[in-house]
Amino acid sequence: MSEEKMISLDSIDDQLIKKAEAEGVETMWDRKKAMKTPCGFGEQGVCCRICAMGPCRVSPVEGKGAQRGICGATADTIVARNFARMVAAGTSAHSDHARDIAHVMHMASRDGAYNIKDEKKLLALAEEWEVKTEGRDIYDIAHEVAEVALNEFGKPFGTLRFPKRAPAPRQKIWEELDIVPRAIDREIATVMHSTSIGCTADAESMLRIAMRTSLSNGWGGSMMGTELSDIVFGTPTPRMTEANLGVLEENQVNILLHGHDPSLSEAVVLAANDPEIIKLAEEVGAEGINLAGMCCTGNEVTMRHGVKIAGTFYQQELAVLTGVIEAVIVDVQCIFPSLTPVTSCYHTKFITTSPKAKVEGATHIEFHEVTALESAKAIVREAVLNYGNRKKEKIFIPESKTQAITGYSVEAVVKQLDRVVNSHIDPQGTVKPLADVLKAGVLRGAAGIVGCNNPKTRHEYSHIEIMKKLIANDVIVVTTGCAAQAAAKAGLLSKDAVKLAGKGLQAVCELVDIPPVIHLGSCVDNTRILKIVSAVADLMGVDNCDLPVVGVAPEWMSEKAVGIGLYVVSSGIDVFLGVTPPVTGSKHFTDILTNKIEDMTGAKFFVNTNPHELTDMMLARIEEKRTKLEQKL
Ligand code: NFS
Ligand code: SF4
Repeated sequence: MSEEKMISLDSIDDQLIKKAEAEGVETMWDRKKAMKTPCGFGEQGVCCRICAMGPCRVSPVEGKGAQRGICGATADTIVARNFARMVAAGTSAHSDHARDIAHVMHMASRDGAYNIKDEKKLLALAEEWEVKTEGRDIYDIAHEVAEVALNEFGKPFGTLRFPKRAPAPRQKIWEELDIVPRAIDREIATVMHSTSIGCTADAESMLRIAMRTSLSNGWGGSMMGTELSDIVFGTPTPRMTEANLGVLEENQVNILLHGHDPSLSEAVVLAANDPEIIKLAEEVGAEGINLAGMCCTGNEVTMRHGVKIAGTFYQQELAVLTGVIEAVIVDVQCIFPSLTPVTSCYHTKFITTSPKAKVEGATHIEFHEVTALESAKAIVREAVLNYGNRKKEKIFIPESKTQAITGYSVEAVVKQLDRVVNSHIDPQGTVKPLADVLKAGVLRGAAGIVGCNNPKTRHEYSHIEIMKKLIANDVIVVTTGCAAQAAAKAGLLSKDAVKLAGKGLQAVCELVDIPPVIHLGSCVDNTRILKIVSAVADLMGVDNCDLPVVGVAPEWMSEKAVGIGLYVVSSGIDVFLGVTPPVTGSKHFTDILTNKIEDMTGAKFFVNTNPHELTDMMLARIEEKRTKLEQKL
């Protein structure tokens, strides 16, 4: 097979797909083929099924075919409404995740399954939110902070608290645009209301509503997800791990942890280390219990425990094809319903745990946070007891696995930067060294490469090509989500990769002792990027949009990615997309996203499905921003 024809950059995937064919297992690539050509109306965003007078498909071409839906909605209105609904759905997913963590923090106790692991971070947040700390028990403080957090979802008056963390000029822009987010649930409801039949029919106004909703994610729900997870589960520190399906163990019970919410995965980590469960594993003849993570849950547990990474989003079916996974344990988001038929071809149990994401044909064992450890033990026990049921003739573990360093929280990044601070001149504990090398041009810029996989692209090819080209051009890369796992698999999260970097970035990596591509966590942890960028902007006395910084989603697929992309642009950072969003049916709306929005936020969207051209566009934009920044400083 020629290289370009391979479905993935990773050759083991093609081996596993052959195995699937031989064993008669249907995978996403078979279904993609059966889909044939995608619907052109849907692809361009001009299909509306918001009311029952429709569905209406209007023509994406001006002056040709139906120009308006039955109610009179134009292509501009329909495209803008569909886009806004994607943003609202993405915001709801990240924010509902945060709400669950807030509830977990509210039930944390000294002797329970959930404790307070980072008291310093809790106290700092309590101070920021004006929660009294003096003379109080840390758990009382935690419970009150959790209550304040929960009120951010539905408070009737005022605006969210976290946007005040943004640089002052950015906050002013939001005020002027009237997009300072109010309560998180309210912003999501407003999009649903304004997009319903007979409401907003003005593309730019629709976009502003969507921008405010996206900000309630980036500077609301997602940021809360990160902060509260760090407080309850611990702020990540750098640690070594391994990535790819080669981390599966032939002689151990393999559990694939897949989904998003760390309150389940943290409890599973505890349960898998419980003496009673380890004893049970020995009794069934296994040498131990091997946890392997996938998608954002994989990022959460590798950041905090060094749990190995099985792979990215698109490898979820392939992992099962190895024949050695006793259970796939999932909670919410990015879980293929096809795991039911795929696991049924092997001995693997597909265990759903959340009432928010039950899947037909899966074994549902509900996870209860109140009895977290017992609940997790019941789930892990199912996996252990399944060890003896493997079908020996179906086993194939690919050899491939790669060393990686994960776990760079903002605090960990700052700690690394402290290595080069001369404490007689500068205070420790800031991002000043990063600001200095950016200003001096030792680093030309920084890029956040994030997001999913998508069978519209060759898996991981765009992620890795873009990362390699950027680091070779002295652009430091931070990464989250499935992009981070692709980087781990390709060896870019290791110090060995420093040799692929340009001279400037090499020098920085050696002095600060970091890899050239830095793992910042899960997708809610994109807020760690917002924090670093804002801190650098504050230090330089400029706004985010003045910095040579870009956001990139080379292979995105989820509504969550749309929500992220919009809050990143609204925060003043350009976003480069490698998959075209469904907006091209409206020239007007496409023009707003790729041009006019810059007049509002100082940043815009760029789209190109060719990763090399996309990277050239980033490098050009970075240099353009550098020239303007020099004049400003
Ligand atoms: Ni992000 Fe998590 Fe991966 Fe995409 Fe899905 S895991 S929240 S959406 S596929 S990066
Ligand atoms: Fe058609 Fe308008 Fe109803 Fe949409 S809202 S389905 S465009 S009539």
